[in-house]
Amino acid sequence: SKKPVRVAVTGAAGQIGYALLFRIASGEMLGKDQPVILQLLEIPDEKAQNALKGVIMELEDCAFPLLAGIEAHSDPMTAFKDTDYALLVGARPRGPGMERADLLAANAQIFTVQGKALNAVASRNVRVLVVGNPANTNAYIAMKSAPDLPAKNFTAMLRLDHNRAASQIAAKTGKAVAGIEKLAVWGNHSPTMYADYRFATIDGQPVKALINDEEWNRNTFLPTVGKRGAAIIAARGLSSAASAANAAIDHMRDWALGTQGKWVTMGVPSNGEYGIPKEVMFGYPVTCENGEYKIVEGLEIDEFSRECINKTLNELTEEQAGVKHLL
Ligand code: NAX
Repeated sequence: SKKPVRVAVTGAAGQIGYALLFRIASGEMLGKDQPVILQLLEIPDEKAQNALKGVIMELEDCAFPLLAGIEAHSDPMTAFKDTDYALLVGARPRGPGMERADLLAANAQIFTVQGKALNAVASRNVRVLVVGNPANTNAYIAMKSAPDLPAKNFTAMLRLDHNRAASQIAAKTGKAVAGIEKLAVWGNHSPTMYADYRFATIDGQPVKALINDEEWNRNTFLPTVGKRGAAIIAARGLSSAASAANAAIDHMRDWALGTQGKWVTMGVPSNGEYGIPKEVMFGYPVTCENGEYKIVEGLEIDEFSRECINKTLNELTEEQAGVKHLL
């Protein structure tokens, strides 16, 4: 049988953590033949550490055959030791009266510390997914704080936006979501992201021709996907958790086990693809094979798409410029 791999999860006692850990431990992320050791990080606060203890008791009580070990940590320097996969979920939420700049600064502090810790103690091949918001900028900060690790191993989660877009398209066309291929979401995980079905097919038929309604694309589809997070908060009184955890599982599973040629969306550091400046953590269509992602290249970018891409890029460049002095 396979040797266990180490999976670090931060914010492990939070709501996404609660929807995520049991699925990782059951083998849904890395495969039903891959044992895992969970290295769970929470803030030192007594309430958070107690909640983490409770989550660990429940994990134990599942008696998952693939769960080879569970550790509780309050320090990233021990939590990330030798870790092969790191899911950075914990972040500082925006509090009452907090300005955007304060939020960026608070998170810059967290992700600088965590990036440095990964740099110091993680597996040299660690694969990092940042879920905590602002996800792209937090991933950028972690990457910049870990100069000894491959920059390409730092990624941000846009998979929830991708899955949301897919489900809207399935509903509009009356077809099953499983039939969708070649969907892309460009840019920032924020309402500025650009969900793009120009290349998509569903059961082999072009989605654009099936829908054939540019007005719907611009005035219904894009705002619905962009504001879905807010709609869930309004309905549930809490932000998306199970769907966010599911997207994190999808992202890591596809990265580790491959997509068999299928496109998925990942936020990854640009190498200049599609005119995005180098190192910007940007949502791109990718395929995955042998544990590596590859950006889908050579797609035509029409005028409307260029406008959308520039808008989300500008937001990201501003966010990243806003934290440069902190790195
Ligand atoms: P919760 O507030 O339920 O849980 C967050 C947990 O992280 C808390 O238990 C907290 O103690 C812990 N934490 C905070 N700072 C930490 C640190 N420095 N080290 C370790 N743990 C720390 O939030 P939850 O609903 O789980 O959401 C987590 C993050 O995901 C938020 O930043 C949220 O905005 C973000 N999201 C990102 C999404 C995406 O698509 N990229 C979608 C869902 C979600 O909104």
